Amino acid sequence: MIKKYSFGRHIPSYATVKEIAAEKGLPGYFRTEEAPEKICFSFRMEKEDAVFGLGEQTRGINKRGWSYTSRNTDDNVHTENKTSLYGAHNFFVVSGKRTFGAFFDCPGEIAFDIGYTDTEVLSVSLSRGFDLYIVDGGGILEIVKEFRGLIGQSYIPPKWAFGFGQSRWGYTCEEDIRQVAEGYRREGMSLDCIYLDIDYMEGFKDFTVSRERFPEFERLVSDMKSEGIRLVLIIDAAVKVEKGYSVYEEGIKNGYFCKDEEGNPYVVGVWPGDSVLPDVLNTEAREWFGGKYRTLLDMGIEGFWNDMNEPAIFYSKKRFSGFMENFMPEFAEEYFRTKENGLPIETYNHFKDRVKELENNAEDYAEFYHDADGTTVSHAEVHNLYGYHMTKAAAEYFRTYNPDKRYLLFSRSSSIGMHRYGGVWTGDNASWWTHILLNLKQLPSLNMCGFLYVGADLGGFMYNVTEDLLLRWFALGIFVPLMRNHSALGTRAQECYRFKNKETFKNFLDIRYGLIPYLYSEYVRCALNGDMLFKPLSFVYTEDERAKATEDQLLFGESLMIAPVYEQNAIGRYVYLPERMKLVRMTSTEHYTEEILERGDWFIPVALDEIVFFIREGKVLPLAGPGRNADEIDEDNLRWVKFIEQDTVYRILRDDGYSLKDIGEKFVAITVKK
Ligand code: MIG
Repeated sequence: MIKKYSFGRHIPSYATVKEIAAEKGLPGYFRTEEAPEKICFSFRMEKEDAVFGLGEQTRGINKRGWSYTSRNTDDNVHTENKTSLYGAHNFFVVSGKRTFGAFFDCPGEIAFDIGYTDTEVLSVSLSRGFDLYIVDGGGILEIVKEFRGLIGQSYIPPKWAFGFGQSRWGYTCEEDIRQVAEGYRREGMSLDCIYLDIDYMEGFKDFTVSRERFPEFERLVSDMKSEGIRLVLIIDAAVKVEKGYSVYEEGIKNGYFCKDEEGNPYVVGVWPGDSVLPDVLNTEAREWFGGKYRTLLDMGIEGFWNDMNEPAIFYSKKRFSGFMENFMPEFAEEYFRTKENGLPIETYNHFKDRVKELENNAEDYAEFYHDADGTTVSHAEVHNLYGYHMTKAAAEYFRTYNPDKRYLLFSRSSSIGMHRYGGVWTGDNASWWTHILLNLKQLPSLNMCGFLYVGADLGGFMYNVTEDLLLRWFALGIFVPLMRNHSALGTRAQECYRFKNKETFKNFLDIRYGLIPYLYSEYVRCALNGDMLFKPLSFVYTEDERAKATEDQLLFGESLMIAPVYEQNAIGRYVYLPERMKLVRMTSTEHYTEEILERGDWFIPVALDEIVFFIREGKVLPLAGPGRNADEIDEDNLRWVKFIEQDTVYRILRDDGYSLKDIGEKFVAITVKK
């Protein structure tokens, strides 16, 4: 059951799809304290209570013991001291003596203190202008399902989006792209798409292609497609200020950009230099911005990733000018005055702090405004909706462009509601072993909040990768819907064909493609039913204390449990089996061994060239024969890995992989003999 409580009006956030009448009075479970500005809800946690959810966040699956902030942030150092990343996913479930869910439908900032200040107290504080939904009844999975019904069906990408994609910041010309395709082809490694980062554009201008570096872009797109590879393009939130650039000119003419207090377009510095931000909270402006994707769709592009849409601001023009005009002369003067005797460290530190303050400054966010369909609202109040609405702009346009086709679309910044329009990638992680585990932990939390099409930059975005890190990360990534290898400019190149163990990468990719029928079927089933694709063990083995504390294994779909290795030089790892399962050890789709293991703790050796997973009792796994890409895998001769004592039915999705129509009716029941 869901109950809604309203605390003042807010700009429509489009998080939910069901109209529920607001209750009178205050919500149960919480103690509510109302100050004139802030409202604080607190809940006394029992010793055994765990708190799950909050989507894309730092730390554990159980969020207890830290504080988290919903404030979408462009921060490329994802360490444990942080309290927010790129998303605002304001849903959690308290599980223990009393089990209930809470969703704060609020477009602005929220502070979640989950046993940080007081280990026994969970508190949520936020400003007026939000709805609180309390979800009760049943266990965690029922609560999540009920909540997912409230927020609507998750995005379903085209089938090819379950293939593998190679990306890198720094592919700058046609030759770079052809080389990547050639590298994968040469080694017989499957590949569905190559991602183009900001370097394909002309001067970082959205919806342009550099004709100097991509003279025959349309031909490149079609050549690649004939090799079975699609190009996926990045789009940044900020639009370059430039006379004659049609996107800028049209937006200015129609007043489609966010404005300052005086009503002038608010200018920020991002990749293109001076830029303006499309007012995606305004329906007309949003439709206009979405329509701009057409230029690229007309060139044959079928997939996009939306970046810098927190929105990220390197500096606002105003703050930068203030810095240059006020502080710079002061610093310069101080410098020359003290030069002889040595510059005081305070001066340097002051200078450094001032420079740092330019980036993503909270005061800047409060200085520009949206025209939310007639209501002028400060950006700060609706900050967390920006990435969502930028992505909605694109998704809505795709439906107009071709109503019967699914496009690949995912975003860096998001809030709940966006899960209906696209997926997310988890942003600028690092080539750190701890980030394999962070990747794993974020999966179920994101699923709870409706985000099923998710993935992390495999190998890590920041810093230098090593071959073993990439292999171990792939051994998790092959199970994850968005499987993409991506890395930052200036870091060690990490395309699979560059490494020594080419054969292993090829085999891992073959296994991924072998898994696609299962991954795709499970994915769509979860999207249609409001289920989670990745579940923590404790959501299923509810009475098992050990399961509750297991944070490095996940259930994947109805049949599998995964337990990747996430430490360097490990020869394997301990795995907790909450029940009897069958261990499957694969080096390729043809070469694998099976072993039934009883419930309990096992040390499982896992070599660098092995994929290990577990099949639950009574379950089966279909495996397709490899293919160059997702369209070409052999699904007619499925191999079945099974742990059954009697014939079992598996429902597999057999659709065209592109259209939206009646997808729920495209499941075929296959009887698997024991
Ligand atoms: O300021 O486009 O998260 O994936 O490669 C960095 C360059 C901007 C951040 C994205 C990353 C992308 C990078 N972008």
